[in-house]
Amino acid sequence: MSEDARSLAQRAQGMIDALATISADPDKLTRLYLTEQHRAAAQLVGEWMRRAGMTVRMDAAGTMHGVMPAGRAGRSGNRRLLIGSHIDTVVDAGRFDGTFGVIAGILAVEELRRRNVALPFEVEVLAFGDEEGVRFPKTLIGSSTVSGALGDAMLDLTDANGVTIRDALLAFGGDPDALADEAYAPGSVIGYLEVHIEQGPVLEQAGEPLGVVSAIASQGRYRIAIKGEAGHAGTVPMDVRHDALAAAAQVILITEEIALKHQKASCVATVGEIKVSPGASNVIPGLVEFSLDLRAATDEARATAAEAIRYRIRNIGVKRGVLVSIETMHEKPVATCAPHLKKAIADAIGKATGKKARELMSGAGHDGQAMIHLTDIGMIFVRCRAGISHNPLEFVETEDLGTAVEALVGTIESMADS
Ligand code: HGY
Ligand code: MN
Ligand code: MN
Ligand code: MN
Repeated sequence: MSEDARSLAQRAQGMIDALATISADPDKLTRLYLTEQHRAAAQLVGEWMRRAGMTVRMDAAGTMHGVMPAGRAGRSGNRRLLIGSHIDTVVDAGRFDGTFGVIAGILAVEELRRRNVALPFEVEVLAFGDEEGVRFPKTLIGSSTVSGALGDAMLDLTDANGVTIRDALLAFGGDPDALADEAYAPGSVIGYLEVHIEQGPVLEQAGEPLGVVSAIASQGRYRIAIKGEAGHAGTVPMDVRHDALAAAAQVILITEEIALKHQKASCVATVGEIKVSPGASNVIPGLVEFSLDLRAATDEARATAAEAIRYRIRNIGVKRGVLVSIETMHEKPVATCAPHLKKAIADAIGKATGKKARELMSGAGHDGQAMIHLTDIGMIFVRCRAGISHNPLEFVETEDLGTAVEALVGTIESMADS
């Protein structure tokens, strides 16, 4: 590994560790959108961007932007290359998911300056405040704002404490009425690159530090509510109950059964959140609300699995005499990475690692799913230990961090020549 890559690796590790100290909880890493922790992390990222010589601003959605101006005239005029990822986390998160993509962008700008590379386009690094969609039942808010894909009627969505996105934005210093103005014009951007940990085992099993992403899986998030009849746990005979939680348990097992059936299309189904009411040990649950995260390698496979689940849920509702509703909270089709960006990334990975770059699909969602509404997207994956992510055991070798930044720098330089 070159001295440059080693120093990049150490710097990246230090920045990852510094961000990891900013959490709502002293014992685990949790940093949600529009919280004090989001603000502190955005400010720290803003300082790094300034240190890299970028002009810095926070937009109406709470995204931190750092801009390095073009170094020379060129065909791209005053268009810009966007590089980004997210600085929010899931609950009890790992420290690399999202943050490394922002840090890699900042270090790549520093490295390009250090090497006096004059680019014919601006480079803008974006630190999105909401990719995970943990606090509110909406995801990709930052990248959807920049790409003009936000849609409406999301400002009244509320978090677990009943705070709306609108009020949270105002309290944070954002501007809910200015979100639409933040959208970039499609012609003003030459592409979006994101460096992200793989969050899967493929690269590690192949013994490769980096990979080029082919596409981001088709993804849907649903909210299922089952309304039964609360009753006395001691007096209502089993055969006349309308137990909402027993019905929910059957539904959850059916989502697992259907996803297994569509496993060949990499179909996965996850129920990560559930709320039982009234929530007492001696009361038959009357209402259960839970999340369903459903993904597949193709839109068709996800739609088929979703239809099969809906059909089976309706039957359970009739059989058990409970009311079932399914609300679609978020759906994103497969986001395909642009061939010319895949090639630039693959060439840069080849130079940085001396190996032919492996192409792989992303089962995890990323900001590129929103940015594809604006421009071509490309992603560099970095291997992570046993593919573990959304878990404090998430781990990336420091050396791989430096190699990933090297590959990002190489990708940007090759885009300057194209
Ligand atoms: O859910 C995802 O795949 C991403 O981590 N938000
Ligand atoms: Mn992520
Ligand atoms: Mn994540
Ligand atoms: Mn992402």
